[in-house]
Amino acid sequence: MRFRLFFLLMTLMTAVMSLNAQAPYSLPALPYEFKALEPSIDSATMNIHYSRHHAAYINNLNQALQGNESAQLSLIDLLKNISKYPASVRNNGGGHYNHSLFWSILTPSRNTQPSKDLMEAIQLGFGGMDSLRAQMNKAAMSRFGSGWAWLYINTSGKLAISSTPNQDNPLMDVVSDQGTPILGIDVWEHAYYLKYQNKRGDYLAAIWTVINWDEVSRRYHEVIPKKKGKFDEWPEIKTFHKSLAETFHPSESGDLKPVKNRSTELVQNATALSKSKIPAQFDTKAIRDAIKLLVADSKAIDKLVKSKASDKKLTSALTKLHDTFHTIVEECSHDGH
Ligand code: MN3
Repeated sequence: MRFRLFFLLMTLMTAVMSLNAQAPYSLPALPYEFKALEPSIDSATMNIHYSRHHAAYINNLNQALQGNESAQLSLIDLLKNISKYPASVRNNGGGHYNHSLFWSILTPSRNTQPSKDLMEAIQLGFGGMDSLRAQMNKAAMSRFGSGWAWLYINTSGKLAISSTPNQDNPLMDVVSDQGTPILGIDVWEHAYYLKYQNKRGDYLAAIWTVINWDEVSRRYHEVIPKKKGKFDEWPEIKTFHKSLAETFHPSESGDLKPVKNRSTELVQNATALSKSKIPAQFDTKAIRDAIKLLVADSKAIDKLVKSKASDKKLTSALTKLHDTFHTIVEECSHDGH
């Protein structure tokens, strides 16, 4: 019995290993249904584009790499050295990478936004989101025949827009505008013809409603690290701010339940803040005094809650605490820099 199990395992492992050796690349799962991007991209187009076109690039890439040592390379490393490979690897390796990126930067949720840093870079590089869209669409419209429009991070770490023919992309050492793509728009006819026929412009207008800015931002920050916030070295002030925001803001519209439930937490977090190591650039007498007041204000609120004081008294005490907190934040902004 044990022997049989061992034999079965070995057979399975051999099968899996040979499968791997033959086919290093496989179709990534689509993170949504074919119809999820309608009406911007129709279900039939998504189905054929993903199940047939993308799958074909992968099959052809695996075939082109068969018996080739470089099949061990990551797809990105392969593309960065694509000048050493035949056209079949360039076309199908590019096709696999580009489509994997394309599915990931689309989403049915209509409310994703670029991260703060990415939005700043878009503002700086293009003058804003409208202008970014216009320049990307222009690159996509002026691509003759099949290809892609790219938003990418160039070798100087700046955002840039380009367009490449066929399945080329900015990672490849054969293109003139090199860098790391973070958003790519497929302008092959197979990406839009069923619904839009020859109207590439209509497809481009529609695609911006289904861009996944969370994913584009994630890709941006893989290259450009997030800028540090002012209080990143002072976690206790962030913790206090969170409990204050979640109790004070509801109170502004008359909801005192959060502060009544969490007054003990406010005292604990204010106390923790008073015992925390104040980052050197903020360590002034004014700030130390304000933190002491913050503890006193928090204790006063907790006392009011426990003695079931009137909502009016509680609201005014909470407003005072909020003011004290903002004194600290303002002091931190006028720290002489
Ligand atoms: Mn395509």
